Amino acid sequence: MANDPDFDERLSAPYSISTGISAGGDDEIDGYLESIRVQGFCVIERVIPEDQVDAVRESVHRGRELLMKDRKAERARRLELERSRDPGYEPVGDRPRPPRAPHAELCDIARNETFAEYLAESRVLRVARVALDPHVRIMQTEVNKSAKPEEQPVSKERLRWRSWHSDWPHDLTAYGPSSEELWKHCGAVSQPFPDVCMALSTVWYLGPEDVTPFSGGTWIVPGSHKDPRNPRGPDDGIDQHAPIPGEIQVSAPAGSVFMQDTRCWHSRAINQSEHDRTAVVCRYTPWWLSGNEFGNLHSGGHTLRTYVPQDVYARFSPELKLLYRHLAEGEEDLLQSGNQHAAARARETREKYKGSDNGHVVIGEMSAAEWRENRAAQ
Ligand SMILES: O=C(O)CCC(=O)C(=O)O
Ligand SMILES: [Fe+2]
Repeated sequence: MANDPDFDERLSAPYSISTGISAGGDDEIDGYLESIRVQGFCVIERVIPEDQVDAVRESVHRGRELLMKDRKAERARRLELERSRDPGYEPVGDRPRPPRAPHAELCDIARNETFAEYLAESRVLRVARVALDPHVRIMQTEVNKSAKPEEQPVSKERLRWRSWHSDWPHDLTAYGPSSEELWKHCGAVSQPFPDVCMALSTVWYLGPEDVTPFSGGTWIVPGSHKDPRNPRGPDDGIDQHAPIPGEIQVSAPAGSVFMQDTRCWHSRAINQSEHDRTAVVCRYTPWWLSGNEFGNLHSGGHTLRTYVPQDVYARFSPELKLLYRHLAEGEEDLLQSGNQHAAARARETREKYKGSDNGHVVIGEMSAAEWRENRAAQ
């Protein structure tokens, strides 16, 4: 790698050093939030401690094998269901179409409990809660996001390949609808996207190597979350597969998490190393985003909804339970328990301001930052 004249060693410098985000406490969290607001993304280093990464990666590989068997059995059950309605039924292409509950598919997390607990790691959760809403939940869990090593040698042409997109709910073409099969779309916010961070996509890099531009570090265009165009926009004149000025690649130690506003333009990268870059992708969303796990379709499975079985859910930590309660078998998600306290407080403080003529209220005078400071001082 060091002998490759095209490889810039500076790009593998640790994220926190190259960004100046200090480690520890509120300043670290503020650094990530500012990075998400301005650049559209941040990297939280070593969410999975160095000495745990190998065990977590191996558990994810085992979980994937179990899930492949689950998917096969689910498809057989789906066929059986169709044939109980129409004995002569023959599957065509992706048909039969995905079932509704109670014939939903198993959520990937159900086979990945060792990994699962890290989803509620305190830094990740704090960033998600401030950026989105105190009530966050995970709308999509994909444990199969590896970057396989390329056949060697990798041509210069191949290194210029990109696959630019933004993620659900800002993915304009997922998962391959056509005029014949319009239903194969998981739903997307219409362009131009409102200037709101509606969801955070996370890529969990599980090694074995640190992630660098050489070993499949995700491509990203900083600031693209604010651009009204989109690489998949039908009228935007952008080649999804060509480099874009300003693009950079993520570098991070194994066990780190790349978090991005789902509007951000990003792409998978060519992995020039000899090792498979194991990764998991999850989306954190606020309670108000459509709860149909992944719009209409779940990536890969084409299912309407997935579920977490009762016995698995019972083993989750309290924080993790809050992230998956909406998918848990036999559970009902109680929305906004945090804001219920705020609402009760609002009612109880009404008396405090009674009698004011409100003459001090000048609309537009207070910034959100001042409002936060004001609240903290109360
Ligand atoms: O694998 C990566 O680096 C990015 C994956 C990605 O963009 C996605 O799953 O939507
Ligand atoms: Fe993506």
